[in-house]
Amino acid sequence: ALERDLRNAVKSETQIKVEYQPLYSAEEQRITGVEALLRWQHPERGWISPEVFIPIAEEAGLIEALGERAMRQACSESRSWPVQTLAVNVSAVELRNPAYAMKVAKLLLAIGMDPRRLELEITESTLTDSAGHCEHNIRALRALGVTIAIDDFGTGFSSLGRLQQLEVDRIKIDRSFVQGFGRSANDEDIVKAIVNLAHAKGLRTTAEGVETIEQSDYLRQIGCDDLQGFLLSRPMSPVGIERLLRVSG
Ligand code: G
Ligand code: G
Ligand code: MN
Ligand code: NA
Repeated sequence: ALERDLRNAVKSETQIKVEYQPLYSAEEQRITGVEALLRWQHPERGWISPEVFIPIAEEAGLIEALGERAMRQACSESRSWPVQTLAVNVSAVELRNPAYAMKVAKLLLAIGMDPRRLELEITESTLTDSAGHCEHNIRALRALGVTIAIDDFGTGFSSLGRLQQLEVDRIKIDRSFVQGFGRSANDEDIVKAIVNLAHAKGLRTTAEGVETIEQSDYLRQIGCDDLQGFLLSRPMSPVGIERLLRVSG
């Protein structure tokens, strides 16, 4: 039933929206980018999390339509915002389509958006699954100037050593590590090691799920580049983010 409702929601103009969560430079606390996050307001059940509906969309063959819609809406809505990057989450299913990079290129051209402004977030498991055309798409997208971030880094199966081989631009450190600070001494060391390894490879780092000043202080101290989390800002509507960018820009 949820699948049928999702099918209708993808066609509807009002049920699916995009919210934006800003990323801040750790050094200056300046907004460097925003991450687009899908939201589904179900007519009877209310708000449904993407953690629920993205897997349904993937299984029901709806993810390409949903992903394209999210990207189109986010790229157009954020066009005039004074940020360096717009980050969009991409499903492994989308990346397996051999035409994915071409689809993105066409969309950027149609909207008139500089590809260097777009960052695609892909999960670590997408990269470790060597199936299909993921690698080809990533190479083609990077050749256009689109940057690639590994989302939720540390939760997948790749070792730190694998960081050396990945052809990406940014590592987003999973929030479970940040939230372990002060509770398990290991997590501070793990995050420090990830930041150092990433920097040695010329990759930027973002810490996710920053909720306390202590976490933010430690992350700045070890040289993590960008911070994202409820301490700094929750995901917001386009109107909310425009207001925030006006007061902080
Ligand atoms: O915003 P929230 O914490 O509810 O997001 C839950 C999960 O849904 C996150 O892992 C996020 O990456 C994913 N997600 C949000 N928007 C999109 C999207 O447009 N496409 C894909 N594939 N995943 C998304
Ligand atoms: O998997 P991905 O990183 O794309 O998930 C992003 C989601 O993480 C967003 O939907 C957002 O709601 C959630 N998120 C962002 N900041 C925080 C935070 O500080 N704490 C927690 N618990 N969740 C967060
Ligand atoms: Mn993400
Ligand atoms: Na993440």
